[in-house]
Amino acid sequence: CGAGDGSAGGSKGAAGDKIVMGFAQVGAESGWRTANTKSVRESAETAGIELKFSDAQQKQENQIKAIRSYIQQKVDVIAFSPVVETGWDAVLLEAKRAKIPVILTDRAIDSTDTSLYKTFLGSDFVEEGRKAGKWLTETANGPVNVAELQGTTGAAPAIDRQKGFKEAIAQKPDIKIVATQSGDFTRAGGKQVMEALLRSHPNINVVYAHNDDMGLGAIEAIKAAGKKPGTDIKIITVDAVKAGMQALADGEINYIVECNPLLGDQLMDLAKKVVKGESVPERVVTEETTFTTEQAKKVLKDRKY
Ligand code: GYE
Repeated sequence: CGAGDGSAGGSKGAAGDKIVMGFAQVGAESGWRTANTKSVRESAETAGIELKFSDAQQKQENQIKAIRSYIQQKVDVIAFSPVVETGWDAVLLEAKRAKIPVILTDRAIDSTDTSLYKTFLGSDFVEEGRKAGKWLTETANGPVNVAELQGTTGAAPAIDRQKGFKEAIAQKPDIKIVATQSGDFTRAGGKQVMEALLRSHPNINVVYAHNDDMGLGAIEAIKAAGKKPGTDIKIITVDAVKAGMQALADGEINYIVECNPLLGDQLMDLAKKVVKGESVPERVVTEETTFTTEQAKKVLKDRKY
């Protein structure tokens, strides 16, 4: 550090000094998360940013500990994907007092104090839920009994994907959500929840899973119960990771709403800017699409994650 212009990290980058980023990841719960971690690691390398990485195993307390340790280590910037929406004000205030900028990536927090972070980079989860619900309203004929496999309780994508879906199906009294349960965004969770729901609600004919992994777990449970996934029970998921797209191409999933995990390059660009003290948009939304079986067949071989 040479210049000493007084602003936090002001001479970083310019003096050829490496920016140090502390990244507090949610965990390794899904194919999406694995792709996201890989993207962040690779982009940091390419951008010449030194990455300190921690995996919170889907526990908020672990993430808070990781953030505190990054503050202690005086990193230049902290990026994290909050496992749940609430309960961050105290630790983020500590970061703010230490003059370490924070970037939210992938998931948002629910706080009235927007000065606690510089920007939020990630998907519009409500819109994803709407797309899932819209497809169902357009394709359903006859009464629909939906089992909703929710993501991690209290997580932004779980809250918002439910919200958007409900909004989209609201005008269709024929479509009912008969059961909602969290499978914690994992394949094992999706399987377990689906096994129980098939017993308690034998009339389920649609599964709306908040991610591919839970949908893939549900497929196992549906097969074990002697039913045909994609036919007897239609399945809608979110993410569009390779395994999900394969199941869609095979007709075991019927529709996938894409959620892009490749956020690394945009994150590193934003990090460089906030470290330099440049202004950044407070919200950066990822662009994404949707896939039917026919579309999945076409793009499957080119999927990057
Ligand atoms: O959809 C799911 C992952 O926060 C968008 O988390 C992410 C979600 C993603 O576990 O697969």
